[in-house]
Amino acid sequence: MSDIAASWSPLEPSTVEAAVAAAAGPDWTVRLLAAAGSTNEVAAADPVPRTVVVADHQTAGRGRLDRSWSTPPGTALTFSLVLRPALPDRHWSLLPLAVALGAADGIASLTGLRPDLKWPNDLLLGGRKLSGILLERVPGRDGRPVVVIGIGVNVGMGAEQLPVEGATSLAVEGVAPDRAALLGALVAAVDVRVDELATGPDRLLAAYRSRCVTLGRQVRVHLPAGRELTGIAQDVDDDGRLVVDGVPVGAGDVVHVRAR
Ligand code: BT5
Repeated sequence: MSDIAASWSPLEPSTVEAAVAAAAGPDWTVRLLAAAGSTNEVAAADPVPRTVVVADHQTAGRGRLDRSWSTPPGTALTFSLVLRPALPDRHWSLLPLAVALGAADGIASLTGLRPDLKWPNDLLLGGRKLSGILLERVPGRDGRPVVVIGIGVNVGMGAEQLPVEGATSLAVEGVAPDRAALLGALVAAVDVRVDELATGPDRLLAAYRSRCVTLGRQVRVHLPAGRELTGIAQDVDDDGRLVVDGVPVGAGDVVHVRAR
């Protein structure tokens, strides 16, 4: 594993631009930074649609609900893309699900590995977290809303470099894709799923429900107000909420307790 990690080289602007253009089309603008605190923060400061901000090393990565995302230098893909989805307001809550599906598609297309989806948008391999996603809705330059989609993927970390228990990386799972090619595949696949959502939510919801390994399991949900809910995850409703023993949950941290 450490051999795979040692072979990692810095991202190069021309390679990254070419990989994104080849996979996702020529209309994307790529901003490659050697280091950044949080790519979501950089992207949100000037959120121009169809821009992707990628940091070779992210030093203060953000998770959901004020948590953090940490990755050793050179071992991860950490980036944010800005989109202005053509969606009615009521469908914006489905964007995290569309992005999770897209990220899983992108990883599968390049590596052959097929990550599972944990509600709302964690990507797991063998029950371990490979990738995390953070969406933020912010005003664009013209004041109309855009979404900043932050994605972190553990790519080249050896087992000893994994930042938290319960994490995994592509290298640990035995594959070592080129980070620039993986970035291109992810941007393209996320774009496709967001477009699919814009045509109507039914297909996207069906695809998500069939891939979401949270469904049917006993879960414990830590709700934002410090409350907790335990029960069976029965469904993902048409607003993208997880239904636990009849209670729809819009935001919270889910722990898979055990299989049903
Ligand atoms: C997430 O939050 O999983 C969203 C992570 C989004 C990161 C991307 S990187 C590019 C962009 N710029 C940013 O600043 N952020 C985005 P959440 O579901 O809250 O999970 C956070 C939890 O995951 C932490 O509390 C840790 O337990 C765990 N964690 C942290 N780093 C990890 C890693 N590299 N791999 C797996 N788990 C990790």
